[in-house]
Amino acid sequence: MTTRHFIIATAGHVDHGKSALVKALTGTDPDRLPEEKARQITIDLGFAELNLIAPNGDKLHAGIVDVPGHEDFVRNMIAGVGSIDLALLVVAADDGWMPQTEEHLQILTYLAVQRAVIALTKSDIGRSGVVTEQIRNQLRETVFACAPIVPTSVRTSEGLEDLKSAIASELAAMNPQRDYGKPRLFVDRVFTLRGIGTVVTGTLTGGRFRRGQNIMVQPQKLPARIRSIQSHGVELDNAQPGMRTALNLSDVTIDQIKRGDLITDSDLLASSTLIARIERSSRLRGKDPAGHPLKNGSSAYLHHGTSRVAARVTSLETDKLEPGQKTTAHLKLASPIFAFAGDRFVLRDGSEQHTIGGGIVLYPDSANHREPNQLKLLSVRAAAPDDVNVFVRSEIALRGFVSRTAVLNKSHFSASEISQALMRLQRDNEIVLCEEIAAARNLWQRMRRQAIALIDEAHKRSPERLGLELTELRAALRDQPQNVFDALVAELCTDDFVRKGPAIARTSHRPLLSAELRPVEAKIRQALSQKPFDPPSRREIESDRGARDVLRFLIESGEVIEVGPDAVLQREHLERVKARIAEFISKNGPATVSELRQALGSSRRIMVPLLERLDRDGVTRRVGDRRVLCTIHNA
Ligand SMILES: Nc1nc2c(ncn2[C@@H]2O[C@H](COP(=O)(O)OP(=O)(O)OP(=O)(O)O)[C@@H](O)[C@H]2O)c(=O)[nH]1
Ligand SMILES: [Mg+2]
Repeated sequence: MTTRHFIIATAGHVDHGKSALVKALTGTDPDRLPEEKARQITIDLGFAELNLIAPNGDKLHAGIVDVPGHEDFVRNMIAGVGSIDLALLVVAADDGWMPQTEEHLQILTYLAVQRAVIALTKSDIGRSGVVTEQIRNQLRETVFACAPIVPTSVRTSEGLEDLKSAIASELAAMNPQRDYGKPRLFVDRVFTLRGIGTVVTGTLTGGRFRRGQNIMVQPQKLPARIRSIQSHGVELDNAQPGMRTALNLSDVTIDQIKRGDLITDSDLLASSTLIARIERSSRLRGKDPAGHPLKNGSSAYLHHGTSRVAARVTSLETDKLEPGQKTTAHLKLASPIFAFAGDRFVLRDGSEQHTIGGGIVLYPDSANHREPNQLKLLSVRAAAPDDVNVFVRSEIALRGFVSRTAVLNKSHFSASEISQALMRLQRDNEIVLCEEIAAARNLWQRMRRQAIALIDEAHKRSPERLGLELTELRAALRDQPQNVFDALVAELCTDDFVRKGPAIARTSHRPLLSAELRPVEAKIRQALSQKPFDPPSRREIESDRGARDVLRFLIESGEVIEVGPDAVLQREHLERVKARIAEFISKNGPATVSELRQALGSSRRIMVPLLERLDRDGVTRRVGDRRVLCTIHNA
C-alpha cells in the first residue's frame, strides 16, 4: 500500500502552544535554535513529521511546519504556509481569539488553504466552552466554518488522540497535491553539511525531483544538479509533490542560494512585473492600520512561496482599495520572482507590520493589459483559476499568439492538460495550432492573408524571381515574434506555397523572364560562352538593372553558378572545366594554379575561387601550392 503525503502547518497567536502541541504529537521539538530555547518563543520555522492511519486504514504521512506566532515574525510564518494542505490552527483556551490568530487566518485565506483543524490548546487551564463558541463565530463566514475544533492539553494529554483522528479524517478526505510535471521547491533553509555540501530544504509542489536531475535555481537561473534527496532523514530516489524535501545540490555554494529562492527544472525567465487579482479581507477594519485604504502606487511587500520582495501596487480599475474590495492590479517588483499564473501571494504593508491583502497571480510576465476587454479576460481568469480551458483561452486572447513551451508552462497545468485544452479550442475553431504556436484564429488569418498578398505581389512585380525573399516577408511582419513567423511560413508551405532557397513562392510559380529582358538574356549567354573558362566578371555582366535581374534569374534557375564573389560560370562549363582539371592532374601530376590556368585557357580570377570551391567539394586538395586529386576521384 502506498503512503499518501501531505503538509500541515501550524498557525495561531504567540504562546498559544503550537510548538508544545507539535512536540506532543510527534515527539520532535520544532524549536531548534538556541535563541528560541532561551526566549521560549518560536522565531523561525520548525519541522516534524506525523504518521497517521486514515479511517479506512490507509497510511498517511504529514510533514509538519511549525510557524512562529509572534507579530515580529509573521514574515517567517508566511514562508511556512505557502504550499500546505491543512492548517493546524491553534487557539489557547485561556486567551481566545487574538490578533495573530486573526492575521494568520487571513494569511491562510489569501493563500487559499482549504482545510483546517482547530486545536483548542491549554484546555487544562482555559474556558473551552466559551472559547469554542468564540472560534465558531470567528470562522462563520470562512472556508473553515465547519472545521473540527478539538480541545487539547499537552499537560494532561487530553484530546491528543482525538486531534490525530481529526487530522487523519481531514487528510483522508483530501487529494494529495497535484503532479502537473512542473516541480518547484521554495527554499526555506540552506545549510552545508561536512562531507556532503550544500543542502536546501523546502516543500515540493507541482512535480517530482529525482536523484541526479539537473535543476535550475531561480530567479538567478543558476544551474545545479541534485546529488541526493531526503525527506525527514530518509534517502529517496524521487521526491513527490507535498513532501518536505531536502536536496543536496552540487555546483552551488551556500552563498549563492538563500531562503526565497526556488528550485525548479525550468529555465524560463523570472519576472519583475505581474498582473494579479488583489483582494483585501472584509475582516480588516478601516480604523486599524492594516485596514487603511491601499492607494495606487503604494509600496508593499509581496510574499510568494518563501520569498518576499518589495512591490509597487497599482490597480488597473480603481484609485484605492478598501477592505472587502478586489481589483486587478499591476505589480512592479524590486527584484524578479519565478511565479506561475494561479500562484497565491500575501501583501504586507511597507513597514512590514500588517498584512493588508493577498491575491492570485493572473499573468506572470510583463504586460500592459489595461484595455477593458483585457481586464475582462483577466477577471474571468481570476474567477476560475483552476480551469485550464479558461486559462488557455484567455492566454491566447491576451497575447494573440502563444508558444506552448514558453508561456503556457508558467501555469498550474500539465502539458497534456494544456494540449487537450488547445485541441478543444482548435476543434471549436477558436484558434489555429501550428507547430509550437497557438494563435487566435482572427489574428492568424489576418497575418496569413497579409503574407499571401505580399508573395503574390512579388510574383507579379518580378516574375523572373524565385519568389519573395523571406527576409523581406519578415520585415513586413516585424511586429510578430520570430517563432510565430516561422510557424506561419511552415504552415504556408504545407499548402500552396513552397520555400525555394532564401525565398517563398506559390507552388505554381515558375520564374519567367519578361519579353523585354529576353534580348538581355541572349547577350549574357553569349558573353558567358565566348570564353567559357574565362568569361567576363560579374561586375562587367551586370552593367544595368536589367542585366542584374537576368543574371540573378540565371543563377536562381541553376543555369549559372556563382564560383566566387565576382566570378560566374555557366553550369555546363563548370562541369567541363572540372573534368579538364581532373584529367590534367591525372596525366601530369599535382598542378599549380598557373599551370591549370594556362592549360585550360582560364585566368587567376576564375581559377583561384574555382579551385577553392573544388577543394571544399572534395574534388581536389591543396598540397603546398599545388592541387592533387582527392583519392576518391583518383580511384
Ligand atoms: N497549561 C498548559 N500550558 C501549555 C500547554 N501547551 C503549551 N503550554 C505552555 O504555553 C507556553 C507556550 O507554548 P509554545 O508551544 O511555545 O507556544 P507557541 O504557540 O509555539 O509560541 P510561539 O511559537 O512563540 O508563537 C509554554 O510555556 C508551554 O509550556 C497546555 O496544553 N497546557
Ligand atoms: Mg512555537
